[in-house]
Order: sequence, then structure tokens, then C-alpha cells
Amino acid sequence: MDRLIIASNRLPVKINEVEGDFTVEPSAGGLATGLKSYHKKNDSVWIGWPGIDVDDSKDKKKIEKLLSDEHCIPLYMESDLIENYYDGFSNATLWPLFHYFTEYASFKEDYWDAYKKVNEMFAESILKHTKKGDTVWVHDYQLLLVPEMIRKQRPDIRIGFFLHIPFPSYEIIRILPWREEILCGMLGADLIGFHTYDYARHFISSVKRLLGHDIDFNTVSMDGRHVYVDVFPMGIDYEKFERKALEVQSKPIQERSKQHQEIDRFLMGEPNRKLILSIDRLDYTKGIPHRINAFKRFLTDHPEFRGKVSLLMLTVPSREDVEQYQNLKREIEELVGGVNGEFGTLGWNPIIYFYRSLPFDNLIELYSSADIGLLTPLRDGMNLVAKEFIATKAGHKGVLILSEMAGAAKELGEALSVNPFNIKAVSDAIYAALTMDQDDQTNAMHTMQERIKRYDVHKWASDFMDNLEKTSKKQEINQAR
Ligand code: GDG
Repeated sequence: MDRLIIASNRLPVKINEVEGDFTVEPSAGGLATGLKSYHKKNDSVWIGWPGIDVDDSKDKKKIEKLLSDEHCIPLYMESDLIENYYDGFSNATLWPLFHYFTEYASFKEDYWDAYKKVNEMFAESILKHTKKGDTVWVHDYQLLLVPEMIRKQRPDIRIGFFLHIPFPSYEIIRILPWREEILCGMLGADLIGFHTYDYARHFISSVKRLLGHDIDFNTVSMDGRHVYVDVFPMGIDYEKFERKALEVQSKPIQERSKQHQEIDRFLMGEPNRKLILSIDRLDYTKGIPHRINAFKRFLTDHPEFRGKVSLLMLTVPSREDVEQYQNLKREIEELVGGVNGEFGTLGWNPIIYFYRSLPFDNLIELYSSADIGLLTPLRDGMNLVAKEFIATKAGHKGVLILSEMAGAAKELGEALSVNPFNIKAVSDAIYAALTMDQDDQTNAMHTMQERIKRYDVHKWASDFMDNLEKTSKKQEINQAR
């Protein structure tokens, strides 16, 4: 294989402007954090939005230089285009619809026009930087039309597409006014990857019912070519999380960071005090209000645990310009205030709420200090946080409570599985986790660790790439017939 060109809405790093100068910092979010380890290790080039809009050509040059050190190529977008393509069609149409929040989805021609335009800009930039023999790997729901746009101009290029969010059932996708265009766009790829079998199955059934193409198991036949659909559950950089957790834990108390010392003090404040942790972007798909209500129910049903357990919620700001996210933020703050007001004491906050993002080391301190991971999305393509929590449990101690609506639940059968809409069931799971026998914790944790260590992010990406290479060979044989 020659070079790999990765394309995603955002680059794995973003550019910040500080007093006329530019700096590079890592982007947040599952796609960037996961794939960037693979990108670093391989000779790939990444095309995407750098998180900033600049007009001045000198500034553009400076940014391009900074990014070229990271093997990244910027694609600039004007702010009104971003509004309609990103806040609009991507996050106010596709995101809610694909996560089954049909009532939140808005269907506007302006959004669709901007989405097509930006997808064309991506296709153009990819074509400009792609040489014969290169492979293109397009990522996620912001770029669904790109594979077909590239294929139309350069049928010789090998194209892979991976969707990081759920692909919903036909009954949901049929609602979208541009459903056929979206499916045709994806079908421009040689290989289409999903996190779970259910998403792949939903895609295949939508293609069959809406486009009427021939389907043979996981192969779609159209216009004399085959498109392969397969399952690649995304992994994490396991070794990095495990190593960092060991490093953080083995630091003598006095050398630990301020945050880590505060956590230590908190846990020692009461014998057997426990910490429950949740980490997510502030998003309505993540089930944050349901989780707070479940914790409230737990404190009501089990008063013996008051003062002995806290829920630490790290909620990372996301899509702050979108109204639903602003409303959700207010709702969460009210709920947290309600629980702390009702149950808190001078020495104990039931819920410790952070609305910010933390540097990687501080994130690891939280993971490794927590006794319980409470991840209860209402829908989630995968949920890498669940895997990261497991990877940091060096002593195999700890319990994961995981929503059955997260793609990760398919691989993590030893976690305590919950329906996040069932408040009592989540409250019961918190009790079960807090009282779980040490041996049971170790067995479950160890089994999950072995599994996700084997299929880490490097294996995930190379598995996708190997399959992509194989599919295009099959394509050549097919065309020669
Ligand atoms: C999408 C899909 C799918 C979080 N807070 C901080 C921080 N993070 C990192 C975590 C993790 C990532 O962000 C979040 O990944 P998730 O997978 O949980 O969620 P999404 O952002 O919604 O990602 C999701 C994923 O794509 C991959 O396919 O799993 O279903 O929605 O890696 O560690 N990182 C740092 N500070 C923080 O405060 N440094």
C-alpha cells in the first residue's frame, strides 16, 4: 500500500490563536483521540478542519507549517458555511436522527446545501493530495457524501469509509428527506465499516429497501462493482492508558498533582469512601440527566451510603452554540444542585460536577482513582470511555456499569449492563457494584482487559486497512470477469 489519506471533519489537533500567534493542541472526542495513535505510527496524511477560520494568507502559511509537522492538511471553512454544514446538517439533522432523537432533528434545505458544498470541498482537497496507488479513508457522519464524490472522478482510488456513530434502523433513516443521496454517498466506498453488527445490518436493510440493490450477505452489488460492509469495533490505545495509569498510581503521595492529592484526601475523608466516575461530552445522547436521577434514587433507597460515595461527573463542553446543548447544560446544573442541596453535608458533596476538559494526566488520575465507572448513554456508537476506564484498572479492581445502548456493550459482556431509561435498574446496579465481591470484580475486569488489549486501536485500524486492500483485489477480479 502506498500512502494513506485520512479525512475527517476535524483534524486530530486544533489551532488556537493567542495574541496573534498560533499554537497546536490535541482535539477532544472519540475519533480524534482513537485514530491519532494510529496516525502517529504510520505514514499517513490527515485532511480536516483545523478549528479556526483565518483570512490572511501569511497566517494560513504559519498554520500550514505547524500542521505539516503533524502530517495534517487544513481545510478552511467560512463561518456561515460551518453554521449550516456543521451545527446544521451534521449536528442538528444527522446526529439526532442517527441517535434516535427524531424529535430533535431538523430538516432544512440550507443545511443540506451547505453539507453538499463542504463534502465537495473535502472531495476536492482529497483528490488534490492523492496520488496513484494511495488509499483514502473517510470518517464519520459529517462526510457521508465524500466516497461517491471521489469515486465519480477517480474510480481507480481505493476508498474506505467508517461510521463512528450508530446507523439507525430503516424506520428511522426513511424519515430523512435526503436518505437516498446519503446511502449512495456512502456506497462510493469499497469497504464500509461500523462498530457493531446491528449498525451494519440496519445499513444493509436500508440499502435494500430504499435503493433496491442486490445484496448477498455483506456485499452490495451495484453498477458492476461490489461494496463490502463489515464490523470493526473501534479499540483504544490500550498500552498508553495502562502505562500512564501505572505511572500515576506509583507516584509518591507528595509528588502527585494537586488534583490527585485532592482525590486522595477525599477518599480518605471517610473509611471505605468510594468514587463513581462518569466522563462524557455534554450531549443529550449521553443520558446525563437520567444518570443523576438514578444516583438520586440510589441515595434515597440506600441512606446507609450517604457520605460514603460520590459521583464525579466530568462533562466536557460540546457544541455550545446549539440551543439543545445550552438547555441541557441548564437542566444538568439544576439537577446537580437539587441532589447536592437535598443530600449534601458540610463535609460531603454527593455529586462533584466539572464542566470543562482536563489534560490527559488528570484524566488518568480520575480513571485510576475511581471504583466504579458509570456510563449510561441513551445511544452511543461505541463509547471509548468504557474501554479507557477498564485499561486503567491496573490492579483489576473496579466495576463498570454500562448502558446496553452503547456499542461497547457488545464486547463488554462482563460489565453490569443497564437500560439507562430504567432509573431503578441503574440505581440497583450502583448498589450491586458497591457491594460486589472482590473476586468477582477481578474476574470480570481481567476478562474485559484481555479482550480490549487484543483488539486495540492499532489492530482495529490495520484490520480495516487489510480488509480494504482485500476488497479492492476482489473488485479487480470481478471486473476482469
Ligand atoms: C464518537 C462517538 C465513539 C473526554 N473528556 C476528556 C477527554 N475525553 C476523551 C476520552 C475519549 C473521548 O474523549 C470520548 O470518546 P467517546 O467514544 O466516549 O465519545 P464521542 O466523543 O461521542 O465519540 C462514540 C467514538 O466517536 C469513536 O468511534 O465511541 O460513540 O459518539 O477518548 O478520553 N480527553 C481529555 N480530557 C478530557 O477532559 N484529554
